[in-house]
Amino acid sequence: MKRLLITGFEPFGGEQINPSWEAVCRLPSEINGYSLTKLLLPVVFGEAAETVIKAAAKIHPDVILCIGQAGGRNAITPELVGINLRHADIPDNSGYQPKDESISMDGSAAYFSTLPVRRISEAISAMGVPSQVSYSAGAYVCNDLLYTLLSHFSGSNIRVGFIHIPYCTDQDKQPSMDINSIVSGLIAAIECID
Ligand code: PCA
Repeated sequence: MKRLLITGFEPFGGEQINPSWEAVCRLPSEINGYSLTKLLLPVVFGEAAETVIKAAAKIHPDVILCIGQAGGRNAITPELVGINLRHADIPDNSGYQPKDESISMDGSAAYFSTLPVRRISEAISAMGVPSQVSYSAGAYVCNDLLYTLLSHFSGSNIRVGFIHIPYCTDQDKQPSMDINSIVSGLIAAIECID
């Protein structure tokens, strides 16, 4: 069986929950011939990616798919690109708040996702769940994670992708999406990865 390492984040920014981890927890343990390993990540620059890289060394996944909350978005948005930038409007969960720093001094400016982002977005939409390709994962911890993983696994057989999801309805923020729709969208995404 193929292996998928799927991650969600702990809460941050004063929220009680992070819908990314809530949704990941609700996924079945097998989808589309992939066995899923679920991993909770800290909202901490650098540490999130290190946690995934360590887990990947044990699990040897075929695919790494990371999920994060993007408050303010009203659709499920697979990210096309990670950029070599750290900039935070609020401190991460360790208190670190970088301002216009590079992630990697000698790294590429950006890396494209190695998952079929357009196809994933279309598959989610086809389930009746709003979805759009996103051309920026921001400059906070989610982008840091995506960029670092794409850089680390570049040239390997391990494919890497990131999907941002809206607030879920339990968070009392707008716009929001109910957790069952988020879960359906993520299943549709995984179903279209070969
Ligand atoms: N969203 C943040 C970090 C953790 C999360 O769920 C982001 O978009 O960077």
